[in-house]
Amino acid sequence: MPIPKAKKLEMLRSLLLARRFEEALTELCQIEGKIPGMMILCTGQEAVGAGVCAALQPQDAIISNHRSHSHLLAKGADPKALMAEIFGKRTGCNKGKSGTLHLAVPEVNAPCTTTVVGGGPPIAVGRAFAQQYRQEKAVTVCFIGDGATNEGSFHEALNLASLWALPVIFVCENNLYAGAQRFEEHTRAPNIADRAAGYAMPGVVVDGNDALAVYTSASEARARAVAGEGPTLIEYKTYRWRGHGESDLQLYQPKEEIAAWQATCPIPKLRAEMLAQGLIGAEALQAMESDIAAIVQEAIRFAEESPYPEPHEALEDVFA
Ligand SMILES: Cc1ncc(C[n+]2csc(CCOP(=O)(O)OP(=O)(O)O)c2C)c(N)n1
Repeated sequence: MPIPKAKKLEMLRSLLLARRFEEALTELCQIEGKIPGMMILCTGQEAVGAGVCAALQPQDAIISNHRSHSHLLAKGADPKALMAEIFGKRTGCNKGKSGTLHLAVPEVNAPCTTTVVGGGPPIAVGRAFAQQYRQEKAVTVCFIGDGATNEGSFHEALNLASLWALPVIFVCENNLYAGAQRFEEHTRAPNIADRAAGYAMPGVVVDGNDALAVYTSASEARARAVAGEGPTLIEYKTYRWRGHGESDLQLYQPKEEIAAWQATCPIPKLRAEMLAQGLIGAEALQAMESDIAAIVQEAIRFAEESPYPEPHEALEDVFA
């Protein structure tokens, strides 16, 4: 099925927003004391979040992981509330209690970001069970890295999802590294998607730097899931340009390898295709880029001017 122009524009916008948002974070992190805690970015991998979320409906849920910015932005999270949260401010989407690593944006059906590697799949299965039980026409997407697929929880979750034909899409962003460990050092199978066969569900390998291919594959998986045909495991081959976190010197990533993957950047690929097909003009593209730069600038201003929470607020919104 041809991809509607509106969807292509949505993906281009998501890609540009995630990239600009994280470029700003890269700069901000280098200023002592500006942002507390660890900073984990998905620069280079944005086509996965952009393409998958463009294939979803508002009622669909996403469960994200430590590399969450592009997922949340593409699902519609407010950049101001996200930026303020990353700064640890009270106006953040989690009142400054999450920081960058545990972002939750329930209003766009992104109820949980877990940094427990492999923690997402069982949560996604629970969410999908609820969707099935309530007979909702909705799916849950679980974003995980390649390293997470070696956790026992991943395998238990795939088994149960398959057994109960749950509406889950397991999205593995294979960015070639889990921390400083290269893919071949932690997994013998050439493709993560091959593991789907063990759970009698489709396993698909897709170019994760091609937003349109990401969109198409996620749309197919969603259609299966809402038709009651159960889960799909999609492996998106991609690459993280930056270190595991911003303090990582990337000594284990060959410079030529980084350069080769940067040459397959998802943004110029989609941009060139849309320009060539006349789906966007040079002026409209320029306007989109300026608009996004202004949105990110405004998000930073908002975050910087917002107050930190008071110490007593640490005891609010807790269950015990
Ligand atoms: C259960 C658990 N073990 C170890 C860690 C430390 N840790 C955080 S991220 C990470 C690497 C995860 O790699 P992968 O799943 O491939 O995701 P990526 O970072 O590449 O996006 C590790 C080992 C953790 N957070 N949770």
